[in-house]
Amino acid sequence: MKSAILLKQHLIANQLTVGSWITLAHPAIAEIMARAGFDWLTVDMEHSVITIREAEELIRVVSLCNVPALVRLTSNNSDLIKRVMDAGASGIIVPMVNSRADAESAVSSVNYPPLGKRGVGLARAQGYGPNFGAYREWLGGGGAVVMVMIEHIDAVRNLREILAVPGVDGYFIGPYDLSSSMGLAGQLEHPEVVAAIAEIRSTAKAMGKPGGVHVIEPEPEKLRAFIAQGFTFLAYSLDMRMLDRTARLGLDSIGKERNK
Ligand code: 3PY
Ligand code: MG
Repeated sequence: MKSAILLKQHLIANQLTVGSWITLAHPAIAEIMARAGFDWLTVDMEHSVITIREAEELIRVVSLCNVPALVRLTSNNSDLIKRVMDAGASGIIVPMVNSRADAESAVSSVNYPPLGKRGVGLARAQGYGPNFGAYREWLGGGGAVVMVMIEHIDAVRNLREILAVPGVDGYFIGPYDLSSSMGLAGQLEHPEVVAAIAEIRSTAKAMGKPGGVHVIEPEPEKLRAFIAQGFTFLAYSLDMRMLDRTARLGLDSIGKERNK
């Protein structure tokens, strides 16, 4: 909970944090990533085959390494939000939040009444029982992180009202889906996609809301470029892209030498 409080403070102060993404459900991956020094890690249930049981294992490893564990959900689904929060997630990253109602639903699913509609039970998050009081206080004090994904052009149009929803801590841009919603799937450098990302940043900045982008490829210069643009919540790549890029780097560096 301590590391989660720190992340929340960074968000409120709009201070830079750099996290990453876990899509492969082996505890060693979570441990390697957590020990690498990221400020937070996200267990991705949207584009992976991670089950709820595996998500809890990954959350456990990451949080035992004192790194806040967030979960990117399969969708804005109250039942899943309840289960990952009960598994001990420090917060959620909610895909495809395109309207104020989407944002309100996510916030309400994280919080207990009267702030929200989340059912109350005892699980890992509540120390399997004895930490219930502390957890209720942490949650009631707005401790959980709720980041809404801005990854559709409709969300860009509705950004002001989405970010104005109480309990939304900030935004996170999904460049693949955003470009796809503009008929430009995967063209992340297309001027219209770049302009949409800049528009999100300036609208959010005017509202004092922190946020960032998923830097999908493990390219440090891209990470630095987004930092220079003023984004403060950045995800640096994901486990599978790091593995793939590093594996190919060595082989590509020797070209066809092996087959001579
Ligand atoms: C996207 O690019 O759409 C994403 O969701 C990245 O996390
Ligand atoms: Mg996406």
